[in-house]
Amino acid sequence: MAILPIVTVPDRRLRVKCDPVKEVTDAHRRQLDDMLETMYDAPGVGLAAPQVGIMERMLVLDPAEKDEKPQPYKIINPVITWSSEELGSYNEGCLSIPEQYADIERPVAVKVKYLDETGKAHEIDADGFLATVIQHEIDHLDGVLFVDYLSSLRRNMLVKKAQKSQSSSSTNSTAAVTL
Ligand code: GNR
Ligand code: NI
Repeated sequence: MAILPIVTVPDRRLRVKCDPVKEVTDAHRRQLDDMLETMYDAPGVGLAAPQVGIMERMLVLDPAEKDEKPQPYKIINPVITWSSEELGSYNEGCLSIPEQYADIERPVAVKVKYLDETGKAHEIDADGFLATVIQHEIDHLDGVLFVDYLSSLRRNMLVKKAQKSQSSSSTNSTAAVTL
């Protein structure tokens, strides 16, 4: 298992439509394990393959609260087969847009079909926080980020602030070693 570097804005890999996984192999199973380890380390509640530079349709997530037992999901080739008409709003963040948050409206419930790491097909009924996170992750597989649902003015502001927060955190750590 390994912790992988997370790709952040404005990296163009976050804007690519990822390819479906043709056949689930040991390499995919290792990548999904590394993605889960990277997600828990970050920490985050979800992580999509392009966020670690893997341009295939895979994601991991774990919607469990801190005091609950872990509920890791490994999801390959997800397809939303139904979305509720009802919308709800959550304050979303993204590991690829560090330290920026915005309320985003999405369908409150979705059905998603996918393959697990053994290649077996499943369909889940997601609502609440799980529904939000799974839609956020599937968007990543299509090169879509949560800021795309905002006005271009707010989107550009959040992306700029995310880039600033990254350069200041690396400057700070460089400063700390140079001092
Ligand atoms: O860790 C994450 N939290 C989160 C909160 C609200 C809505 C979506 C998310 S996903 C995010 C991790 C991430 O960037 N996944 O792509
Ligand atoms: Ni994200």
